Amino acid sequence: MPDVVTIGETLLRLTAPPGFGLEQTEVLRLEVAGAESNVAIGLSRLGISSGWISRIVNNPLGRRIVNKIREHGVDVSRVIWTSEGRVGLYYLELGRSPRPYQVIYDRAGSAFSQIDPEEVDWDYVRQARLIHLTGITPALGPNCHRLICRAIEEAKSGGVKVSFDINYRAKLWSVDSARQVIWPILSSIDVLFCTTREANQILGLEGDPETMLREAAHRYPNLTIVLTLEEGGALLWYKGQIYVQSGYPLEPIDRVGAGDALVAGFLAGFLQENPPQGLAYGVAYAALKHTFIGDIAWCDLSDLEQLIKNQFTNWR
Ligand code: KDG
Repeated sequence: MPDVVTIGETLLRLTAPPGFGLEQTEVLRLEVAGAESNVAIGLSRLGISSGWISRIVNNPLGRRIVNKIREHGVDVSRVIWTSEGRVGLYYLELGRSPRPYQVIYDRAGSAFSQIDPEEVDWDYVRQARLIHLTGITPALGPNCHRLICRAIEEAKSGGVKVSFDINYRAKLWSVDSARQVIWPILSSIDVLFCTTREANQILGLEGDPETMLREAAHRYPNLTIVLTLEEGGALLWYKGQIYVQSGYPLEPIDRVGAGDALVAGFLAGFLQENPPQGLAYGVAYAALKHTFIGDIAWCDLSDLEQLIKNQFTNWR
């Protein structure tokens, strides 16, 4: 049984080549992309066993998604296969300053959005050490909202830790709807990931990052909190102490998935009872992700350790 189980939707990502707009490009790269499967893949690549649960159409597109996730060693045995619905897509234009990233979703009516929580193998979930969920899932409709609530309930009943990344997506729901759903969740989770922007928009926190973190910790005293900074580093609140990890100088080519890499790196340290080490792993993994096209950072633990020790070999 895997140490970590993630539950969520994974899409096919259609990416215009770097430097091309979606209106302009004649080719699109086909990638597999989903916040929760990215975390499962990241963990597996770092040596932590992981499983991913989703509901997916049994057609060539669905099988492509599941096969790609399996390729990284993730257990996909609890995926729910169906003949109904469709595979969700999104189109991505990679930004380059001053041109922003652009996402166009085409995911309405996906098989995952129709999931019935009864279909999930909860025995499997209850045997994990931790489950990881994100705020994308409840944004996908009432079934997915019920799924998240049930997942937290099952985890609690099995003594499984719950980690939650706010992952606010303005194209999926309003700030008000997100607040209504996310606020009640915060009192029953163990680890929270949010960006400074989400801390402000969704949690209503203000001030510099340290002030925000202290206020969040005051509101939710039992939480371990990772607050990520726009410029790359992150702050950790763990058992009454603040830890800070600054970011690395970047030459980014694709930042999508960097937050998920940070989560995977952090959880790898957290599960070894060393959250400050997890913070260092997470920030390093997120930095390396920026250098790969696609949602995945094709790295392992030794790459992270080399970056942390500043020993990355320069081949030129
Ligand atoms: O974190 C990256 C993912 O958010 C992205 O690739 C797609 O999961 C996704 C979503 O639902 O937006």
